[in-house]
Amino acid sequence: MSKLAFPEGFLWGGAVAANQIEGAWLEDGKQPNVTDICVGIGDRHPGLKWNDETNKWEMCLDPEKVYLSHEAIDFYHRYKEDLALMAGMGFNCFRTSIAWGRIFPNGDEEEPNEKGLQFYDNLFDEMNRLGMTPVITLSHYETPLHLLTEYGGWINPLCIDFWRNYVTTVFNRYKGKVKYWLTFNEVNNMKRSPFISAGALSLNPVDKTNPRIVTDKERWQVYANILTANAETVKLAHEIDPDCQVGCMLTSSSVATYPYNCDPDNVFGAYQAQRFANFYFGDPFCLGIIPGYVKRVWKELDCEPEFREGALDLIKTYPVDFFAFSYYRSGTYDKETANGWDTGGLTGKANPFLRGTSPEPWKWPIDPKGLRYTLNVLTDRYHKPLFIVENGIGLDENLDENGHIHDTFRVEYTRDHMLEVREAIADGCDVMGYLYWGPIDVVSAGTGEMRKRYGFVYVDRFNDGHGTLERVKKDSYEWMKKICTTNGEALDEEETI
Ligand code: BGP
Repeated sequence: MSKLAFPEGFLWGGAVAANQIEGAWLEDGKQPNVTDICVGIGDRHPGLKWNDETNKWEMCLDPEKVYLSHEAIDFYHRYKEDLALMAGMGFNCFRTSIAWGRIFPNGDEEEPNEKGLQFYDNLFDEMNRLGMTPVITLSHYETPLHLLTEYGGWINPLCIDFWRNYVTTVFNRYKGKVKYWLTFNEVNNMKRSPFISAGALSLNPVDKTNPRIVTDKERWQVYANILTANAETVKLAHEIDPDCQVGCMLTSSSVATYPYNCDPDNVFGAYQAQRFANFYFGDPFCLGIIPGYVKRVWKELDCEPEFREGALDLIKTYPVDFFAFSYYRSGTYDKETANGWDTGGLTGKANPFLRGTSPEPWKWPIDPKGLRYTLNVLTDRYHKPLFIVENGIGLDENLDENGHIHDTFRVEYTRDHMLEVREAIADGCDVMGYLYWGPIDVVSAGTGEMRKRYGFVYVDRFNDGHGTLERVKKDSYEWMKKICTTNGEALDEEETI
């Protein structure tokens, strides 16, 4: 039997996002984006209020809240130190995003902000110098706020034009420096969180106290506009830099939605959940088609969106080069408790066959085999290279009396997932790489807190905003280094840390 192994050139590294690490939220010309006015995606009260005189939404931050992302971990000023720590683990790849608002502060300017462009020039140069291939997300919950308050964000097709200007600018500027581009981070979450995930805001709100609500019609218009923009991005990237590749980025924990039992209603329900949480974006991105089950919803809800002339052809002609995704956990579908396709069909019913969850208070189910399942399903469906650009575990951790963090739990979680990736490669999946989410502690996307720590490197900052920002290597740092520098061979060693 041949030995299981990772292919030569496999990409090992970590992933972060500008809004969760950079801080400097109003520095060098940057203006606020959607994340800047929320404490995480789950924040029920984004910092906006409706002005009856102007008939517009206005920014209005809550003085009671701590917006940790405004300073985050100060990567904007410390990126050299942080990148050196990442390269020290043997990473040959590093993923971050460009904050759109550093390049076009309001989103609708014609000319870019040179200071923002220069920052990412320096950043990408440093990454390449350290031997880490940049994987760059074009939009990771960072749509400029002005585009939402002025135009309704992605509900408005004009956003496609603003986006075109932005991506053309960065493709021309970073040509030769960035080989892998990702378009819209986890945009398939837009049903649950249209404000942050999709950059959408209703300018004719049904509820003037709640900027998170968009109508079905508006939601599906966002879908049409994003599909169009995605295809344009692939076209432009290939025209400007034929050596670069473009991937979509979808949260694919939802692919591993299992029927709670073999009741055919649950089996089909789980399949529908996979479709409406994942494939409804994956199919047009990878196959260039709008699925029939989506058109059925349009008919039933009377909310068919408008596509610009030629957009459907564009979508057909310009599928992505690879499928990038995040995977953290699996879910179950049970018709008795299902809460509808709007939330991906997850029921919240615990899977009794899993060995556990992440610790309180997050309690995400731990299911490494779900990652192998996901890789296989995506391969059979799309036959494209797959790129795991997020996987990891958030834990509440503090330095012990000797200033250490012994994070065996993280090592076990990561090792078990990597082993399943290796199995999937043996199954025939074409896997480009494995990027661990949050290799250095970052502000959480979901809850906007520092307490949920993913890093191999600890950052001294806390939920109330205090902290020295000092960086400390956790025990897992040396373990990860062994994995990356042996192309995964160290996974077979008994002693992990
Ligand atoms: C994904 C996002 C990341 C990220 C991660 C972990 O949804 O793309 O931005 O933070 O999940 O989620 P959380 O930070 O909520 O633990």
